[in-house]
Amino acid sequence: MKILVLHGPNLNLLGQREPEIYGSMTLADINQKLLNKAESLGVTVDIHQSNHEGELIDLIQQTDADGILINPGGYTHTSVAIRDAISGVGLPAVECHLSNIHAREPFRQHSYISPVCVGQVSGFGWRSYLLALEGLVHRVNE
Ligand code: CA2
Repeated sequence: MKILVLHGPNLNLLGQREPEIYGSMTLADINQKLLNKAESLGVTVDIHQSNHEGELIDLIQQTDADGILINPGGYTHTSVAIRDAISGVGLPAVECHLSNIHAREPFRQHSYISPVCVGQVSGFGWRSYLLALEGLVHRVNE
């Protein structure tokens, strides 16, 4: 099984600013945790980060993976196009967030992405990614 992991805009800055909200781990640290977790689950992960909506959509359309784990970053709250791409490929997807978006500003509490996902994990810092990966792998195996 292969899982496409997508990190959206500005997540390349993790660990450098706002550690009180997003933690002190860098994106490279999180990716290593994902690789370790994937190995323990017996799956592979294809990991990408992009600051560009169209690039994220191209990656979704072109993937040969069995499922998608996505932290859409700020596009969570704006992107009908990413939602349509996930819906269009018909793969099971899980949305994940470092922070609890439901406990933050009102504009972060709505997600365009969650209705086309099998689930959302939000608020557990870097562990959100591992929980999301585990849930997604179980869903794909069902
Ligand atoms: O909590 C999350 O994972 C978010 O997807 C992170 C996004 C935010 O727009 C979402 O509402 C929730 C922002 C990622 C930006 O990350 C930064 C990290 C360090 C410094 C600046 C930005």
